[in-house]
Amino acid sequence: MAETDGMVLVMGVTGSGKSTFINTLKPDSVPVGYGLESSPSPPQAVQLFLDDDERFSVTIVDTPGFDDTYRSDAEVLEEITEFLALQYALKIPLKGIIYLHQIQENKMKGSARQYLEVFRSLCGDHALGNVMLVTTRWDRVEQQELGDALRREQELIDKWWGPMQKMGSQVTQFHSSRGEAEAMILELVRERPSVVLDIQRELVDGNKNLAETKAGRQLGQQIQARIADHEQSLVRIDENIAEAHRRGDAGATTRLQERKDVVKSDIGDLQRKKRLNGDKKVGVKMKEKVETLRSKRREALATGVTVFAAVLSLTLTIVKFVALSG
Ligand SMILES: Nc1nc2c(ncn2[C@@H]2O[C@H](COP(=O)(O)OP(=O)(O)OP(=O)(O)O)[C@@H](O)[C@H]2O)c(=O)[nH]1
Ligand SMILES: [Mg+2]
Repeated sequence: MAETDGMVLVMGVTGSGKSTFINTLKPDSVPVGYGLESSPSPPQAVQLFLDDDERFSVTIVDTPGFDDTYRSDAEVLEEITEFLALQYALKIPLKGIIYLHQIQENKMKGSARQYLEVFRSLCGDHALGNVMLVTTRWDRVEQQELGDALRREQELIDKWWGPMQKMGSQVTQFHSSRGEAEAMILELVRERPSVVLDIQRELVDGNKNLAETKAGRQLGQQIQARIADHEQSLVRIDENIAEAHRRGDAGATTRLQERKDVVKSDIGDLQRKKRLNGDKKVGVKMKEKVETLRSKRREALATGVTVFAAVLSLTLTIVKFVALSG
């Protein structure tokens, strides 16, 4: 069976609609966030069987998103790379990545831009043919907002997705139907050879620390640039405090001092965000976890997918979906 199992990862910032997308494959299989906060539920996986004899399957995996309320971006990147390192170590073929972006968002927020850049470093250009760039929430777009949404889509393509599209990524819309989700998955399974991402080679074959990988360095640099901006602000605030002091303006001095405390605390937050667990080798850790699990369980674990779900404590939902015939 393992030979014919494949995997598709669903990625995107928090709120982009990852859980909703997976949910359409099996109604109510994944908790979906409702408020402004990220959903605290762990990511889950759905294994779709594609033939009557249950010989061919593809497992769709939900991943944690950047800009999460509960975890820093560095922690989220660590978690995503655990998924990728494990899938590669278990030799489950990676068929593709479905990358979601919600179209109702007015501007490409900093976090979404940052995530997209890290995402590209994580994949490597050679893997972009296995990437589907998907805008979500089209079903929520009212008729009178359609023009604006289409303009936002075009801007997204012109500014961000175009270069990836040129390298083979497919751009499409998701209107929240099960048929669309299945068609995207089938397209990846049938039409694409499986792929190994740059970060998988770095972590598993190269035994690198996450901080040493291209994506890890990219994230570190992005956060460092934001810290540098904040430090510039501190210098300006200090100049203004000195000036206010000279004028004997106690009110302004207090206000500026309060502002300085906020900026300092933001720098602290960013430094925490940047901290990648330096000495942890994700590839090595995942290989060890697989060994521990295998030695603990007396009964053999059926497939790579079952081991994948067990190591990451994912809830695996099995869905029978017959798509291959003849
Ligand atoms: N109608 C509609 N609502 C959507 C769609 N995608 C997301 N939503 C809504 O947007 C909110 C967030 O969606 P989720 O699917 O939880 O987003 P997520 O990417 O899993 O977010 P995290 O788990 O926090 O990373 C929920 O309230 C969804 O109902 C969509 O395609 N159509
Ligand atoms: Mg989710």
